[in-house]
Amino acid sequence: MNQPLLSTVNSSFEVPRMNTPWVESPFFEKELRQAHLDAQTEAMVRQYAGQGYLIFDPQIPMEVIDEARESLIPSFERERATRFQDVWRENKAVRQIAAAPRVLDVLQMLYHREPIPFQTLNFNVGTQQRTHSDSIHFDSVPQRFMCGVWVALEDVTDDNGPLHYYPGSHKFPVYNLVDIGLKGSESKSIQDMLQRYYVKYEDFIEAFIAEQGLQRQTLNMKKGQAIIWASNLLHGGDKIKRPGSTRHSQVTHYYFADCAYYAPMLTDMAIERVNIRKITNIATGQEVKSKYLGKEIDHAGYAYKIGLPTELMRRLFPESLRKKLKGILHR
Ligand SMILES: O=C(O)CCC(=O)C(=O)O
Repeated sequence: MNQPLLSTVNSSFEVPRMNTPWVESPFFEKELRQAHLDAQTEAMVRQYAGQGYLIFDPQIPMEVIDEARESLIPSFERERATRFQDVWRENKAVRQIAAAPRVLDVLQMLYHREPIPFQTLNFNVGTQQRTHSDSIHFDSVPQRFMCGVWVALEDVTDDNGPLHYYPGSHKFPVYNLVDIGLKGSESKSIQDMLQRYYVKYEDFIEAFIAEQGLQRQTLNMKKGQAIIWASNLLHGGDKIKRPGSTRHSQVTHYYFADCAYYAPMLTDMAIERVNIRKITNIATGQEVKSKYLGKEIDHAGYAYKIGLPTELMRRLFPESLRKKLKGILHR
């Protein structure tokens, strides 16, 4: 006879081993009681579990914060850019922020898994980005093993485009394109996807927030402070009220060990189009392969049905060639 998942005989049941972040587990309260944390750590974990974010001191030396900001200013000016992705590859200070020991320790505590910094974004001004959840950009199987850590590289006030977020919103379901009737895997390009789909997603989130009556909070921060947000926490960037003001910041995105990592906006599970992401652990410089229940996923096995936009796939690989390739890859 199958064992019941959970005994209901008394309240001292063993917590089932969930393959889900501890802080998002339905058994969180029980696990927390059994964890016997010191009062300060317990308060941090409880805050993150309940509200979906945690503001903390990442203990990054001020020289590193200043170096990250100052070293990027000439490039921002030269390229008239406001956003750099993945400059951790050439910029040591950006890499040090992404792999800061205190940040990794706090994430390990919140997720009970090794954190994997895999993407950095650096901004010199407020993004004014509409409210979204990062789960639409990066998700994992099992779900929710992803978070963002945003570090202020200068003081942030109401004037220079602070972050905003909706406390507790991470507890809602993870909404994907399919939930609003869109098929991500058919995008011809990133631009195509952003224009046709992303705006609809943002409109949906705006309507969702109004319908649910969610309360928005704006975050003023001191240089060097950080916030962690859970993958499904709704957040974005406020309007810049002081024209010309800078707002240097770095956001690092983290996955956690032993998951499959994929891009939901380019994925349609039901028709086997899954855009598995190749990720590099910024802390080690090593590639991290996706895993499903402990076994590595063979990226090559997905190449014929994911990654390239469908139209381009069709032109590059006619049906007959695709079948042949499929046969070879599956051997
Ligand atoms: O920095 C900001 O203003 C917003 C950043 C953001 O929303 C993100 O990186 O997901």
